[in-house]
Amino acid sequence: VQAAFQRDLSYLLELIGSGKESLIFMKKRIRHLTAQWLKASHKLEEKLQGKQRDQKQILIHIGFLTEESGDVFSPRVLKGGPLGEMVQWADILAVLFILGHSLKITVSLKELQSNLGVPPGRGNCPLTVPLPFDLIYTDYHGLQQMKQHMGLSFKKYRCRVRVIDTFGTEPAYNHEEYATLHGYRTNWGYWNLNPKQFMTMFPHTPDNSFMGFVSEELNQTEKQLIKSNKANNMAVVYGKEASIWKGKETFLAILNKYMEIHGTVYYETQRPPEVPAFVKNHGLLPQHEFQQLLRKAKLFIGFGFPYEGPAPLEAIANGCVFLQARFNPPHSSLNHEFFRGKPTSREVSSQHPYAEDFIGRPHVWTVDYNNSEEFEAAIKAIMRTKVDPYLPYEYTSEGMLERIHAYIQYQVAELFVLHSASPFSPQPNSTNLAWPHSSSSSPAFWPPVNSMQVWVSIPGQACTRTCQQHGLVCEPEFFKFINKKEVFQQINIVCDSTESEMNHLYPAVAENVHECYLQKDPLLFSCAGYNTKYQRLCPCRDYRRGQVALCRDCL
Ligand code: U2F
Repeated sequence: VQAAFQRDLSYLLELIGSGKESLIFMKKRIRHLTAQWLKASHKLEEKLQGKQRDQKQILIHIGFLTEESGDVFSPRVLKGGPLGEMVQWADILAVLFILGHSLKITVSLKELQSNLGVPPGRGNCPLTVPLPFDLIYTDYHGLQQMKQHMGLSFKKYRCRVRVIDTFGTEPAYNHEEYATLHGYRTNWGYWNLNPKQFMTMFPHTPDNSFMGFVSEELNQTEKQLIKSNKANNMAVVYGKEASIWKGKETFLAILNKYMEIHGTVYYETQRPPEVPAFVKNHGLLPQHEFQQLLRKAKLFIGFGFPYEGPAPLEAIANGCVFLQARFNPPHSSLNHEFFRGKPTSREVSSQHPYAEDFIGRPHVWTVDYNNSEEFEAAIKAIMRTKVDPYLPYEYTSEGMLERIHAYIQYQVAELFVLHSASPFSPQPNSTNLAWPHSSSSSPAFWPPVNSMQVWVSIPGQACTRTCQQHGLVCEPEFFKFINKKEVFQQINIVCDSTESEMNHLYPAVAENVHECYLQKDPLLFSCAGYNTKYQRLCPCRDYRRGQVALCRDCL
């Protein structure tokens, strides 16, 4: 069946149901963004020029909202608890619906069971009970629930699952045997999925797929209006929970010398003691009122937590400058409680690395807060700078629709198809070790191979970084093409020996001893990871401006 764009969102709102504060928040958000979604859907439809799209049967099971997983989020929606996940799920629902797929949405174990069509306790017979869904979007909680319920058939159908996973899952943690053997211990890993099945909130882990969310968009008139109404000395503090403000008195005192400070901290009856009296606290605001506040403010300032949330993007989209702390040393699962047990070794260099790396100045200032002179100088400089509202394309509604459309149409077939076939024979280029635009790409591969360039990392560098340094992005789908003995030769690397082993850093070379290593298990191909012993072979690809998930010829 062909998918047709669906634009009557009232049907989606009905599907979502009600009862929980979290669902009410999500529905409000969808309702508020309806016009923006519809406009974007028309633009994408035009762009696709009637291209065939298959309609998928999709189950969306939001595991963290089920009572069975504790549902700690819903009761905190109106009390300053995390909203980032709900923002993202609301947008995912909108996208899948608008793209014209057929959706079932579940937020309880009972609904999940009845939709999977496998009776509890006797669900071990995949041949007699075919799964009625082409795709299942869930999270780690939901994954666990599905496995328990489906028994043996889970393994058979797991390639249809997509896991919404904010902070990312690196291949070394995903590979059950490898993780166990090498101490990649976590609360969440070990699923042996294709790492592209994990979908993140920001494009920070190219081994996974970047799902994202959207921010409210402005038209030209609104942008002009915002610029003329900005209060140059108004700052909003990032953090709706009082604990975030704890111990920040020094910064607040410095900031207070120059600007009027506003907060949106939840409180019950009295001002929370963490929030100084000179701060104008509005209490937790409904999302659209929070946006209105950002429109007036000049500065949005982060004190280190929450990590990687939506709010800084919203602030920048509303014409604020975002000032945040650099983390030195970076925070990670090795040294910070929040990340402990998460299936990633990623090193988070600031509160919001996407804002730091993908947006940067003049919109984003990342400074050392331990140096109060640097901090103060930044505030003064920010007050003198003029910035326009800015929203990267990948966080617009059109950008998100386009990206998810591409995943659904092209990514599906590739999952778990780990070929050894070579679609082309790379020509060495001794000056930069790159093969720009190899002509013999095969349309059967997605992303198309003509977007590949191969680079060798310096010792101790991850492929994520190597590709980034060349203005490219690491593409794990391409490892299979370069995991070959001949490739070392072609790029003039001398190998006295070549071994094939299970190691998430391979293919790589220990240059000084001329030892070359190939990857034995394709499930371990990983853009992340480094060791000073190795120079890694890195498959990079180009990307569209403002849409890093897609290569130039990817649509
Ligand atoms: C992140 O979760 P948070 O919910 O703490 O992320 P925020 O960036 O604060 O923003 C979530 C939304 O809250 C809204 C705002 C954002 O879209 O418009 N909001 C609001 O409605 N009213 C207000 O007064 C202030 C903000 C992250 F997203 C999660 O994945 C992480 O688990 C969490 C912890 O790091 O941080």
